[in-house]
Amino acid sequence: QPGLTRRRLLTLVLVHDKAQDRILLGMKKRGFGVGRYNGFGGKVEAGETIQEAASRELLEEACIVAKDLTPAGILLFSFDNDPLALEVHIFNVYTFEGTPTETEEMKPEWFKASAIPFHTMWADDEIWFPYMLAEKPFRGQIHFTSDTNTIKTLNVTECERI
Ligand code: 6OG
Repeated sequence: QPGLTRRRLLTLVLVHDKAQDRILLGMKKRGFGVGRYNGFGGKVEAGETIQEAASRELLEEACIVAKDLTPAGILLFSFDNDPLALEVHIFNVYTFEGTPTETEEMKPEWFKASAIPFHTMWADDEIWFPYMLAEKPFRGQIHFTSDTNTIKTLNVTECERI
């Protein structure tokens, strides 16, 4: 009964250092996705826009201030035996202030765009990172088994605009 599925809004920010062809990822130290590298993000709270949430989470988790925020894509994640789907709004940041600093949630680390550690990331990432890196807007739905390790169905495509 998909009509009864609830959705939670989440953000995910990828910070780029174009001059050195690097991307900032964080090793998640606690909570959902612990032990995996990911962008920075979290839940959109009541009273804030999705973009405000994206900037806030980046500051909270990596201690940097986004000077730009470009929508990259939207993904809807669902899981076996879970009525809650995650609608994740993904953004690119190309300019920021501050020095990426480890927090209780995340340990930031730069990776060359050609050496992204997909084997230590969510299984969906290698599907949509090429769109994100090429700045092609994308949308998709990804359904995982309940252990969150295996993708059962997946549909990610380039779209006209976010
Ligand atoms: P907190 O619940 O810790 O935020 N997230 C995912 N990221 C990827 N790449 N794949 C997934 O596949 C994800 N599910 C959630 C969204 C969780 C953070 O993790 C992201 C948020 O940035 C299922 O506040």
